[in-house]
Order: sequence, then structure tokens, then C-alpha cells
Amino acid sequence: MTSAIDLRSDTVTLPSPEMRDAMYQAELGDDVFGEDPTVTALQELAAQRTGQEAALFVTSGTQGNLVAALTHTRRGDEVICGDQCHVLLYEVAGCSALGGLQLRPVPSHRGELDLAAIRATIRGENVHYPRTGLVTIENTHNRHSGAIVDVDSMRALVSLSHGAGVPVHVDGARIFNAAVARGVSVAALMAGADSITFCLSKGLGCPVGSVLCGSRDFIALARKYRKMLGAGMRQVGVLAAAGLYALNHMIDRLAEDHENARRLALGIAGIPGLFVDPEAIDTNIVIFGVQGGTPAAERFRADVANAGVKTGPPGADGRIRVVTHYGIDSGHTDRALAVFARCAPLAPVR
Ligand code: TLP
Repeated sequence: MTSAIDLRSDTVTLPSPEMRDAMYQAELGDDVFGEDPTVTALQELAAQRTGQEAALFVTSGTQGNLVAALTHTRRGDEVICGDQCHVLLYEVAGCSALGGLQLRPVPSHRGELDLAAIRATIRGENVHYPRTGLVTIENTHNRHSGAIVDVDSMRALVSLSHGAGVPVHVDGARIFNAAVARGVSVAALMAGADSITFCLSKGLGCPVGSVLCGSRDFIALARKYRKMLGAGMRQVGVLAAAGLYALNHMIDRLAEDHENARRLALGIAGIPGLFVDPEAIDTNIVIFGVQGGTPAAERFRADVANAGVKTGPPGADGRIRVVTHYGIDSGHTDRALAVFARCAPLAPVR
């Protein structure tokens, strides 16, 4: 029996033998004392890659985004974000529950935030109003099928926000996918934004961890908030070593994931009863519709799972997400497409 093809997320990747070896060999120390040389090396490299002064190793993307929000704002502030973004939909309302922050969603199109809506949403001075403390943007955008927010668009957003004295945080969980797909540096994609979280535990193949990057002062304060959240970690170089390995060896190969995602999207577009626009696939996420809406999508998902292909559950809009990653090659992609064709609602023989 062949093993399942897991397209649920790029979070399911396992560390390669070389990455495990780097973890085994890592030089360690107590990072709460700032004495873990491997963590320090990872943070320095992450800062350099993102064009920031400093960086902080955090446990997850969710924690990185929360620490960023706590560091940029004060209780009672508003945070402007996209209406489909991860911070708003999938981070357990941490900003509100733990930061006393109010999230103000604005419409987003393929990851780009509507600038007119942001202009209208940033608060002026009025006794009734909270302060606008932060604008946050996601790049690449998960719910918009891994869409890339390009440099020009980022520049316009940063200029508008900074013009109003509001900092910008980038949820760059998959920013290296954007950088590789566009052939530009992450530093260029930042376009002057104030901070970024990127994930090591997605396409880069690490077992755990994300990095928050920003100015030296910002990261000094962020370190305190990370400690407050209970994530002052000790000999954590054993995990940072995987991150260092990933930044040095796992970035260029993301292009393969993008090719496989495109191959999946082109295949899905040719299957009667499934719907996707392959032209809309920028990176490694494909979100597609199933004729018959949510009930048909649930049936389809169960059928393909029985045939050995794992996909995400249908979202609120009834569409299904598949994500390519280090554990998926073109052979897996073609096998998955054959299963999709057999299980699609309009398949000739079921
Ligand atoms: N996304 C996960 C799930 O939570 C949905 C996934 O499988 O895609 N920002 C973005 C854009 C993300 O997609 C995610 C994870 C995070 C932040 C949070 O990262 P973690 O899982 O490390 O907390």
C-alpha cells in the first residue's frame, strides 16, 4: 500500500536527514541569558534576510503576530487588517483576548488591502475614538490562494500608514514563497514596513518555529512580551539549528512547490465538477470549488481521503484547499489528480 498524499498544509513537512543532523550537532546555551549561539546566529541571519536590524525566535507564527501586535500597540488601540487574514480568522482572537485590541477588518483583494478603506478607517482625533495602533497585512495570503502582495502595492500601503503615523506589520508566514516566486528579496518586499513574522515550520520544512524581525528597539521590547507569554526558551538552539539550515538550504526549492501547485491547478481546472483559475495561483496554495457547494465538497473530501489523498476541510465558502510542500513531488501531484478525477461530482463512473 502506498502512503497517503498529504496536501492539507505545508505545516506537515518533516525535517530532512540533513536538517536533523544540524539539530543534533547544534551548539547550545541558555537563550534567556542570550547565550545560545545557534539562536543568535539564526536571529542575525533572519534580520539580514528581511532587511531588519534585529530578530527574535518565537514558537509559532501565531505567537510572532501576537508579540508584534503587543509590541506596536497599547491596550484599547485598533488594529486594521484584511477581512480574510489569518490574524483575524485563525489566531483565537489573541489580539483581543490578550492585547485588549480591537481588530478593524477592511476588504482585501488577492491579499491587497483596499487603500481607500484604510484611509477611511484610520482614526482621527475625537474623544469617542480609539487610537489606530497598527496596520497588518498578510503576504503571501493564505485564504486568497497564496497570492503575492507585490512591492509597489506594499509601498503604497506603507506610505499611507506611515503618513498617518501608524506602523505596519507583515504576517509573512510564507514570505519566502513570495520572494522566490517573484525573484526579489524579502527585504525588498518589506518596502519599509516596520516588522515581519515569517514561519520556519511551513514550506521551509522545520519541525517548529517562526522569527519576528524589526528594529533593535522593537525586538528588545518584543523579547519582554515573548517572556510574558511564557516563551522564554532555554537551550532552544536545538530548534534554531533547523531554522538556520532552512534559511541556508530550503528556500530555492520552494520554486518546485510552486510548479507542483500550478500542475495541480491546471489538472483540477480540467476536471468536470471542480473549479479553479490556474492563472490565480502565485505560489503553493490552491483553493478550488466543488460543484454542489459545501455538502458536495465534504463528500468529495471524504472520498479522496479514502483513496489516500488528504485535503483541507471545506472553508465557510465551501471551497477546498490543497497545499504543496517539501513532501510532495510531481508524481504525488499526478496521483492526486487521478484520484480527484475519479471522485469529482461529475465523474462518469463513481
Ligand atoms: N496557517 C495554518 C493554519 O493555521 C490555517 C495553515 O495550515 O495554513 N499566518 C498565516 C498566513 C498562516 O497561514 C499561519 C498558519 C499562521 C500565520 C500561524 O502560524 P502557526 O501555525 O505557526 O501559528
